[in-house]
Amino acid sequence: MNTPQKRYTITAALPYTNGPIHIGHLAGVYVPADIYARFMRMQGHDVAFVCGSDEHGVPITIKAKKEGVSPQDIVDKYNGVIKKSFKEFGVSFDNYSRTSAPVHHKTASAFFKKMYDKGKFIEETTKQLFDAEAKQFLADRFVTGTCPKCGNEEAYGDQCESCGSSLNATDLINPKSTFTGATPTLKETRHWFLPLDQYEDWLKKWILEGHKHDWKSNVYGQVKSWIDDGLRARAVTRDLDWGIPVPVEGGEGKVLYVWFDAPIGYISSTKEWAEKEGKDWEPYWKDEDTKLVHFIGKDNIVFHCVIFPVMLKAHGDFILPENVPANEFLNLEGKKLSTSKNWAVWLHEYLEEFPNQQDVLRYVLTANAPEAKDNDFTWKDFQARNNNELVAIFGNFINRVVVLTNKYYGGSVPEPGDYSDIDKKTIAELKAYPAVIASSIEKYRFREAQGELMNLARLGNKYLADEEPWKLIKTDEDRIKTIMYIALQIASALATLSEPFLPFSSARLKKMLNFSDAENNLNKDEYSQWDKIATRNSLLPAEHQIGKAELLFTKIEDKQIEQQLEKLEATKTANAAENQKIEPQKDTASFEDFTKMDLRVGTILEAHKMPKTKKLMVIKVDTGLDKRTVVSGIAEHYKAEEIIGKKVTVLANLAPRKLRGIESEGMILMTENSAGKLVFVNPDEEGVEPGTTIN
Ligand code: B3M
Ligand code: ZN
Repeated sequence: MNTPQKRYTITAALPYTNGPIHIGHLAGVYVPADIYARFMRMQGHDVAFVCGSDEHGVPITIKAKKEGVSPQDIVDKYNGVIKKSFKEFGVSFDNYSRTSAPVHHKTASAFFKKMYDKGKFIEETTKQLFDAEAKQFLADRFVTGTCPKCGNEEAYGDQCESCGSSLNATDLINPKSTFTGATPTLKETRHWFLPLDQYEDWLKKWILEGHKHDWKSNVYGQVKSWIDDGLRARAVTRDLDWGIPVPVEGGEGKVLYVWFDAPIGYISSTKEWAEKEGKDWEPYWKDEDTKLVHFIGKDNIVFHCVIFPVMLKAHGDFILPENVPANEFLNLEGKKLSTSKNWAVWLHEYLEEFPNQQDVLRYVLTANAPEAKDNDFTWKDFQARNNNELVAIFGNFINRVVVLTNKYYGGSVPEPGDYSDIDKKTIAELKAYPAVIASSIEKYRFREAQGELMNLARLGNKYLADEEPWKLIKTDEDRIKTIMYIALQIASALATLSEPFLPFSSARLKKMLNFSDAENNLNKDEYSQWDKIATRNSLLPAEHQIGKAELLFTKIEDKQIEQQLEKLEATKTANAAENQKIEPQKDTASFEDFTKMDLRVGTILEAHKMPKTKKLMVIKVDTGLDKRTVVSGIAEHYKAEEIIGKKVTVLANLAPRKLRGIESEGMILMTENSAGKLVFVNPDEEGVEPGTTIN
C-alpha cells in the first residue's frame, strides 16, 4: 500500500567545534540519524535533516585559551574539518549550519526576547562562583568538583558525565577553577532563570504519561528519574563574552547559556535551508502534523527532553519532539572514548586511511550500535565484520550473480520458467523484507534493521548454494534461467534496501545492475522504490541489461588492523608519560599548617560499595580513636573484600562532609600508580613513582 506523505524534521546534535568527529559521535548520533533520514526520504516523505556546528560555550573558549588563539580561530578550524568529514562520510544533511551564523544569532535572540516579554523568566541576583585571580565567573566547564550525586571528582559545573546529572555550578563539592586551580569565592551577579519546576506537571503528563511506550526505555528512565528528583530553576545566561549577547535591559556583558542557544540552532539551520531552497521553513517547526525527531547521545538527554521542550512550550509557537532516540556510549577497545586523551578513531583520519570504505565503518558502527547499553568498538571486530559479513556474504552473493549473468547471458536478465516450491518460498521471503526492515527503522532499532538486510543477503547466498546453477549449466539450461532470474531479483532488492545503511555500496550496486534513472527517481504518485519490492512481480525484468562485475567490498588485511592497534598503543604510551608528569610543588606550608593535620594509621574493618554509584565505597575504619565511616572514591579500583583488614593512612580531622546522604568523617590517603590505578599510600606499592602526589 502506498503510504501518505508526511513531513519530518530530523535533527542531529550540533557538534561542539572544539575538536574533530570520532566514532563515538558517529555511532551515537550521526549514523542512526542518517539511516533514518535516508529511509524517510525513500518513502517519499518530506524531510528536513538539519545539523550545524555548536560554536559557543565554554569548551571552545577553553580550547582557544589552551592553544593561545581566539575562539573564532578554533571554530573556523573545526567547523571546516567537521563539515568536510561529514560530507565525505555520506551523512546526507539537507543543511549544515553554524551557530555563529547571523541567522542563528537573530533567531536565538528573538526566541529569548519573546520569552522575556511573555514573562517566562525569573530574574534574580544570586551568588555565583568567582575566580578572583582570573577575574571570571565560573560556570559550566570553567569549574570542576565532586558531584553531589555520585561522588565523581571530575564533575563539571553544568553536568556530571559520570552519572548524567544536570548540575548548577554551586552544587559542586570542593569546586576548583579550571583557569587557575583556585577555590572560587562567591560573588553576586544578575541572571535570567528558566523555572523548570513550574513545568513539572506538564512534563509528567507529556512524557511520563504520553511517551511511556514509544520512547526508548533508556531515555524514558533518565527523564523520569530527573522529574522524580524534582526540577529546579536553571540560569540561561552567563557572564561571558563569547556567545550571543543577552538582548534585554541589564544584559550588557552577558551572553545566552550555550544550551539555551544551541538547540535553537536546529530552527536556524532549517531557516537557512528553506531560504536556499525557496521553501517556507515554518511548517517544519509549527505544523502539528510535522514529526520532529532529535538524534542525540545520552549526555544530551536532559537538554533535549526537559530544557528545550520547556523552552518551546514557554515560547508557544513551536511543536514538540515526537521522539528523542538517544543512544548510550561507544567505547574503544574497552576504554571510554576521550577527545582530550586522544583515545578515539577520528573520522577525518579514517577517511584517509581507509579510502572508499565509508560503508564498512557505517556497517560496523550500526552492527555494534550502543542502542540499549554502552558498547565496544574493537579493530579486530571491525576486520571480522568486514571480511566475514560484508565481503563473504553480501559481496560474495552479488559477485556470483553478476559474474554468472554476464558469463551465461552476456549480462542480459534471462526469462524465467515455472517456479519450483523453493523458488516460490524464496520470493515470498524476499517480499517480506521491506516491511520487516521498515518496521525496525521506524522503531529506531537500526541494528536489528541492518541485521535483517544481511539476512536477505544470506537468503540469496543460500538460494544459490542450494540450487547450484553452475552444476546444472550443461544439463538444464531452462532451470538455470529461473534460478538466475530470481537471484537477480534478490540482488536488486538488496541494492534498494541497503541504501539507508550502505549508501556508497548501494549506489555502486545500482550502477552494476544498471538501474535506470527513471527507476531511481521516486514517483510520488506511485509506490516508492522500497514498496515496489513487495508489490511488483519483477524488479529487474527479463532482457534488462546489467553491467560488469565489480567488487562491492574488499578484504581488510591484518596489516591494516595492526597499524591501527599500534597507533592506539602509541597514544597509551603518550598518555602514560603525560600522567607521569610531576606536578609542581605547592605553596609553602608552615610547620603550624602541617601540625594541624591529624594523620593516623587505621585499619579497614568493613567496606561496601555505595548503591547506585560507580566510584564510591563506604568504609568503616578503626582509627585507634574511634571506629568511623569514611566515603572514598575507590570502588572502580578495589572490591570491598580486597581491602578489609588493610592498614591505611587516615586524615582524621578533615571537616566531615555528606556524600549521597552519608557523612564521611575523614579521608584515606591514596595515590595513583603509573597504570592509573588508585592505590593506598604505601610508597612500596608497585608503580608508585617519586613525585606522585598523595591525596
Ligand atoms: N554541542 C554537546 C555535545 O556535542 C552539544 C550538543 C548540542 S545539540 C543542540 O555533546
Ligand atoms: Zn555524578
